[in-house]
Amino acid sequence: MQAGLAKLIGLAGETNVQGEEQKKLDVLSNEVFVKALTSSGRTSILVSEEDEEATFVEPSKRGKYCVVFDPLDGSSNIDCGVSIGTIFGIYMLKDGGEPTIDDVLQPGTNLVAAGYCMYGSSCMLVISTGSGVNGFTLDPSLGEFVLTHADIKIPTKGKIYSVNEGNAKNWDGPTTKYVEKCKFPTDGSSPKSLRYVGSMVADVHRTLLYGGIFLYPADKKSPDGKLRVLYEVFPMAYLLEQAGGQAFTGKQRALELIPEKIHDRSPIFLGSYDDVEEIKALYAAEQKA
Ligand code: P6P
Repeated sequence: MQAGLAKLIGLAGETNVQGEEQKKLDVLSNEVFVKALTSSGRTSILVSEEDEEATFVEPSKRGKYCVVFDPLDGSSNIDCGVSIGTIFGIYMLKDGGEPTIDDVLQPGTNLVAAGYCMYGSSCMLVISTGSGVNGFTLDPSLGEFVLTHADIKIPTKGKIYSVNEGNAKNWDGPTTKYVEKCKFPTDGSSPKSLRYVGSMVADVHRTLLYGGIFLYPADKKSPDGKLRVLYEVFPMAYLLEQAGGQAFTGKQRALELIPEKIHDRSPIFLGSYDDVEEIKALYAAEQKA
């Protein structure tokens, strides 16, 4: 929260007034999460957006959980004060044996919990353990997260679409058609509003609370899309389904993906149930054609 004051905005490799090597906030936050999770005694494998390889916790400190996380998603927005966040998903080890990489290459349907923490005008933790979604807001005077959004349910249809229109020339047919429908509806309804922060936690949080649809489609430049399956797509898809919405990859239900590598990417369309149904119908029609 005090990055600007604490001069933590500097790029990695610079030194601060004490001559300490300056670390980017995402590097620093990754170190904090890895240390906290490995010393908790609850985890055996960690997958972080910041680390090329998975972290296998030393045997004496192992527990039954595997945590996949992006420690500071949207960190390129830090310097301009835009909301950023931490996204996480939690699996159980598949069996009591020696932990292996297969323990984190599970479909999203096997998640036991997922959530995000958003660092913005307030600090919010939004989490589900499989029985609905609850939102907690940090009360700095207490140093505690207080339940402020009980049992969040996304509206079945929304008035907002959220996509980086700058990629429009590279989109496929169904995405192009869908965004066209958002802007020029032919059923007499009002056009949807475009809201795009460029920080997934901020865009998904608004979608969850207000309704609508968030899209990061595949395109000619990125045939698998940009967002990462394990620690961006799965946790957000899990939350949206728990809140009554849905998440789709352009081919299938997002949570049914089975990742082959820990940093796999996937296209994602998530949000209000009826809005996602519309884009699913366009992809289905393309399949039939
Ligand atoms: P683009 C941030 O870098 C991020 O990983 C997500 O938080 C966000 O949704 C997406 O990338 C934004 O990507 O290409 O629109 O800048």
